[in-house]
Amino acid sequence: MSHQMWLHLQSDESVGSIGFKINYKEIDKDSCGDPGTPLYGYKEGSGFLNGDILRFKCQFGFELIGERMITCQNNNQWSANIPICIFPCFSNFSAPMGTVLSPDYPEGYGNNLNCVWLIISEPGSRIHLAFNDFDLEPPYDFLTIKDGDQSETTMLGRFSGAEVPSHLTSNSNILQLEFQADHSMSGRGFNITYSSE
Ligand SMILES: [Ca+2]
Repeated sequence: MSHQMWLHLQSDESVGSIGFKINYKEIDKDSCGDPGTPLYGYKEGSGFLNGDILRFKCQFGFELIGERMITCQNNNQWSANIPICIFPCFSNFSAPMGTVLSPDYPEGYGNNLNCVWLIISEPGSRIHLAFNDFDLEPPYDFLTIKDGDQSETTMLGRFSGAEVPSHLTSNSNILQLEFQADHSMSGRGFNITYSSE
């Protein structure tokens, strides 16, 4: 371990490729360096030296995935990567009216989502959906709306893009909203209000 590091790139006489990109930063001796802070979370502790411990928490409503606590080891490596904070997107709604928002609406919902929201109203009643705003990356991110419970489901629609869908009313007292987003690009998301009648 020294204050110098050499990177030597050698190439032969034919065929190139994309190459590489490396980030570097200077860290103190016997330090693991600042590992950063999870998006939608925060860290407790400010020491990055051998033996120092950092703890992580997520903002209200978010779930922490990974290690809650990491230690700067003697080899100047953190004992684990920092955790990530994700918006839990599985909920059941039973109130007679309410709002369903895509994660982090309207800032963009992010990637790799598979959310399911279930709206259940009184038996014999129907559920009305009003789309106040809608913007999903077409065709890779989409919202599927299904009528009925799992034993008997009818698809009412599948929506993507930036066109705001028109109002929808269920035939049963259960509506299922399934939202899928792929690994890249995000729209603004959606804002839907529901009411039962
Ligand atoms: Ca996407």
